[in-house]
Amino acid sequence: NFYRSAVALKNTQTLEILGDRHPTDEITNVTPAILAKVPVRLHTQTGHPISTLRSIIESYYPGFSHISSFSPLVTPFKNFDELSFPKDHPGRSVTDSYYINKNLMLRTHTSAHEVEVFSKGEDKWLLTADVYRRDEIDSSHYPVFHQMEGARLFSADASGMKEVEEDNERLLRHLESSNIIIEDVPHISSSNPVQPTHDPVYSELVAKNLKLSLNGLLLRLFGGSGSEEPLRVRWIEAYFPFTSPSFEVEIFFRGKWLEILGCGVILQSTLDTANVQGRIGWAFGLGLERIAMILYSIPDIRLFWSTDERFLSQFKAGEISTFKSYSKYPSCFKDISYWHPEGSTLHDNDFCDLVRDVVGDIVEDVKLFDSFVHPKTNRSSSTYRINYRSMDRSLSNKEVNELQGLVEARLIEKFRVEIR
Ligand code: FA5
Ligand code: MG
Repeated sequence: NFYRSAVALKNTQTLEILGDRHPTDEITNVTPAILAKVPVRLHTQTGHPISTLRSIIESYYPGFSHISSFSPLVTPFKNFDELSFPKDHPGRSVTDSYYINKNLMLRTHTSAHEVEVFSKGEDKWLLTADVYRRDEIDSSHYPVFHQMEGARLFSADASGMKEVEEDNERLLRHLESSNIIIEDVPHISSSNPVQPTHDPVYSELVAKNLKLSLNGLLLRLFGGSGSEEPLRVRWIEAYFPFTSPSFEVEIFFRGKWLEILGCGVILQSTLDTANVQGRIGWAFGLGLERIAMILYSIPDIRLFWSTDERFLSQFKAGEISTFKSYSKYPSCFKDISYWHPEGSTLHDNDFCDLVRDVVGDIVEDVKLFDSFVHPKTNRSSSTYRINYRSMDRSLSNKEVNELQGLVEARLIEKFRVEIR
């Protein structure tokens, strides 16, 4: 029974994932709810919005290889070290990432495969995959989502730069005549520097190519909506351990700026590790759900996992259509307050993961409502408000109370908290 599946996978000796058995250890923190998503691979399901979005992006980049076959199980070395993440980077911690054991984790981003792909000699490629992160619970965050990594390398010499300049001319002409407003930042600045081994002129040209090609992609994706409103794109300086200069892109949607991708000029040491010489290039990582939510007007990220015909039947392969929400069922709020165990504090992500594991997709969001430290005993207390709402049926109060009871029981069993 799903609700009763053991969350304490730590106590299991081995886990079977995609047909192989893996030992667990004291840092194991994957849950059954997460492992159940691993074989699904939405980006390969013809007709699913994630898969259609993937093919539209692939068609915008002719001549690029398409990759989607790599296992989501990677070593922390591959996910982090190979990409120059510092040893103390927060992403490495068990509160942020899912570990099978010390030496094996679920990839947190598609960049984890950069070195592997460049090593094969690929210099124009797109890689689509499911990625996993421990995170908060709300309508735009889900612990499993999909990214598309894109990269392009040029010869780091006059002939390579001529190729970049010609491509930049072509892209500029295309963008000039379009209904798009772009807020830009400098390609290079003191806070977003050129790499010491790069010729600044080359780095600028490559960064410009990256921006122009992504602006063109966004125009292809969002420009044809037939509305009079121009598309608003905002470029922001960013930081990633494996690119410099680095950028993030936001687009304006329903009154809000939404971050949809990160990108930059590839760190030369990444290419060195892949044994690639005499090349310079860019890479980006797109959040496919975020883009699809805007394109299809899908209001809640959980819907991508729905197997309800009222969801799936609305989409056709290769076509962007506007999702019509079937009626919203009522939500049911339940609060839960507890004292943290003495001497330790439960992380928000531990709480959210536990809720997701016990109740599945019936949780719409979780908010930390209140927290305080008792002045005399020094113990800390947290109150969370859980919003229960199914996307395809009405929940009875009895059912929600039972679920809430299971959450409490699991909290006590797993973290030794004291319910208030
Ligand atoms: C990265 O993951 C980098 N690997 C991107 C990159 C690639 C940079 C290549 C440079 C070169 P970031 O953590 O910002 O960056 O995630 C990229 C995108 O994934 C975000 O912009 C967002 O659109 C999406 N995303 C991130 N977290 C979530 C989440 N919990 N749910 C849904 N989408 C998410
Ligand atoms: Mg980001």
